[in-house]
Amino acid sequence: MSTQPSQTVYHYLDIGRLGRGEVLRLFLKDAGIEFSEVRYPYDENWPQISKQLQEQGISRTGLVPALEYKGKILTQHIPILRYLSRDLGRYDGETSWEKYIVDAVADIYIDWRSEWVSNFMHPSEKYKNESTPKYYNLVGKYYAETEGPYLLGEKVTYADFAIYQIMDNDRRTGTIVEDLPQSLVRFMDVFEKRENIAALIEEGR
Ligand SMILES: N[C@@H](CCC(=O)N[C@@H](CS)C(=O)NCC(=O)O)C(=O)O
Repeated sequence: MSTQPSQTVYHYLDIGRLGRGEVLRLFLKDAGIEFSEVRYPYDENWPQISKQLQEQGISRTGLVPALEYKGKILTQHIPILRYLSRDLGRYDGETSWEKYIVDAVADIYIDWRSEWVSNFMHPSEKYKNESTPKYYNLVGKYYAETEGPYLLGEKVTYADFAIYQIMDNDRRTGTIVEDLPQSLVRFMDVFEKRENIAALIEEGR
């Protein structure tokens, strides 16, 4: 699959708004980066397609999302967001401390996401009764450390996209907690109204 160096191509599974890829898709839209999408059915043919993606150099691991961007191929969705943030000079903290907070919350999100993935078909009692209360409480405290609405306050960062998307996915799988921390209610309300992504979020409901 060869593309022009300047073309941005997003590769992901055809699973709607679920999963890690949507974090990146939302980020690309918000950043105003134009891209085309290649979606792969997640069915019995996927193992073969995954192998082809490895052979073609699109995904070293055979997993997605993968992004063709400015002549490079990027995988691992959180490092992709970090790379894009640095490239754009936006979406990250400014001081070392701010960058650390953003990275730390993104790291908590990675753990949360892998638990969500293991639970999305049939959420376990442990995920519903122990994991989600733990993550919402923990992340809610980080968000409560500023006036909000975003993790660092007024300025959106790449971690906000990950946190929004895991909350959205928990909502879709019926695993979001009932008593959301106020800091996260405020965050979600404002995030969903962001200019470049509000329509996209609305049409996915
Ligand atoms: N560490 C990778 C994990 C990627 C990953 O596991 N992607 C899933 C979809 S969300 C996938 O490709 N699943 C297909 C499979 O397991 O074969 C990342 O953060 O992007």
